[in-house]
Amino acid sequence: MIASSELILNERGAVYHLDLRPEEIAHTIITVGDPGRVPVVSRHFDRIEVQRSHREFVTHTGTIGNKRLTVISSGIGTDNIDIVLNELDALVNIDLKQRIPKPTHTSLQLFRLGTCGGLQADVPTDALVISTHGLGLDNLMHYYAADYSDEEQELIRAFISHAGWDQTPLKPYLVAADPDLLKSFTSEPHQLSPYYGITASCPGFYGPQGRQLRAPLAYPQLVDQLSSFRFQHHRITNFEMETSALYGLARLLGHRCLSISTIVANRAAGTFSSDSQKAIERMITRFLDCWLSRES
Ligand code: R1P
Ligand code: URA
Repeated sequence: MIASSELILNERGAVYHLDLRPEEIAHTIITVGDPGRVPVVSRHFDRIEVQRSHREFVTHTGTIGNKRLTVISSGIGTDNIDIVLNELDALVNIDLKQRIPKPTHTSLQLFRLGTCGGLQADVPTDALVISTHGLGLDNLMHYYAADYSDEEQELIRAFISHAGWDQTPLKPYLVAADPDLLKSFTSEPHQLSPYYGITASCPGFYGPQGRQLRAPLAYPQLVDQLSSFRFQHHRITNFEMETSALYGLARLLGHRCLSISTIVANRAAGTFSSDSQKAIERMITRFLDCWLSRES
């Protein structure tokens, strides 16, 4: 039995941070960082049946036609993804009354619709990028007993050697996207975007993404180190702050995940989107069209 200190439920019988009960989520879930993006997504629902909000975690569950889906905000960072993924998993795979894992496993389909910084000159501002892998510059997955494939280990070794990070305290990890979702959304007839690549997830927006305002940086070459990395056909296209943990925890818990982002800040070109809300709306519409046509 899982103790009440480990799996905390509130007075509604809902999981502690998300304030959600099992019947309040769908098995297809869109995660966004910004709580303000939740209604922008759920505007596309035909009907919203559940609306909950606690801290940065805003949730709307509803339907488009006969398809049920949930959109939830994670707030910023992989530490929040730890909460979101563990609590969503508990909602489907733990019997909350008896506080024991359920005998049969339910796999969620998770999609992140985020924003990011672009790292390659040929991937323009406002473009959509699909993450083939999450490169974790954060340390969340080091707290879990996760396994990594030979390809993932080869890629991370190649990156550490390229960046010259063997002698630094940084210990990046790398996790691949769900292969079926990746294949489906990067090829016709459901191709979301021609742009895809490794997404670096950083534990901050300024120093950890090589932005110098007034604080001096320990890794001033970070943007160059990321953008110049090449291994076989792989390169790092973009960075943001959640994908590595989403991919790592989703796989560890038996869920399928694909991360999709709109480039709002193009670090290679030194520009910011002139209308990021319009570009984000395009991502949402495009994703829902592709997802619905794939589901039908
Ligand atoms: C930083 O501005 C935030 O924007 C990106 C980063 O991952 C980070 O969460 O994603 P969202 O727009 O989804 O929050
Ligand atoms: N989100 C990030 O994390 N970085 C950017 O540059 C833009 C959005």
